[in-house]
Amino acid sequence: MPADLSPADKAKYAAAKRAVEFIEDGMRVGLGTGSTAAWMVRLLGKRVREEGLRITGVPTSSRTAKQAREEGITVVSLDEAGWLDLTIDGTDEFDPDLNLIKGGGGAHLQEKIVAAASDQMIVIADTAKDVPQLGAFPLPVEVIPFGLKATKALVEETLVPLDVAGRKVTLRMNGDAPFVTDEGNHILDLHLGRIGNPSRLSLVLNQVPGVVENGLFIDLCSRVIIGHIDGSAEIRK
Ligand code: ABF
Repeated sequence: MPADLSPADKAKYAAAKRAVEFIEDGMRVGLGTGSTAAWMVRLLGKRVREEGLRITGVPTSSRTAKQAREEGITVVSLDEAGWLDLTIDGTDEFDPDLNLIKGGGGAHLQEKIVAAASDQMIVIADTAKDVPQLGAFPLPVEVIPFGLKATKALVEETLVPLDVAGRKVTLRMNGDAPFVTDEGNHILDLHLGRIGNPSRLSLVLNQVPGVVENGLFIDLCSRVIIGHIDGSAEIRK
């Protein structure tokens, strides 16, 4: 482990290092987005260069694709790979059922597609992501630009009868303009505080016209690797 890492980066590095040990020669691997996943891509690139590991990487965002290529990893599209053996990605929250809130980085649509097209998904995280119940982190919902105000109002209306602690919905901005995803869509952030029933919320949200996908990952994660600042890593299944 590099000596000059911050405590948070030491934990992320530890989780990423343990996760990369699951990657075997010949695998098709989904490569996640975010700072923890960036450590995984860096360590995977090291294995490719130093061990001659032969894998194909399917990035979950344009940012990850750029980093993977720079690390010397063979990058293909999900369509070229067809199906993946393993996806390794970060998260914003995980609960005791290994359900996740993802999308803080604005890439949850592609992340969810890649994770769903994988035999297994491993999440890498530090202890701050370990929560008893999802919702403290704002839930991202990707929406198309057409009729944005109407879609936002419909999402707000959908939340009224649901078991959540708060119901504030904001449009994610990038400076003075709405944030734009790799698909050219926008993101609503749902400040719910606590989500009583994540599965039900995910189903209900995706029924709203204009909603493309939400950042709840239900029954997709097969194990979480939690990194600690002492360099150790703990696996939750
Ligand atoms: C990504 O990882 C996003 O879904 C999520 O927001 C992010 C977490 O980033 P970090 O690892 O930097 O905390 O997959």
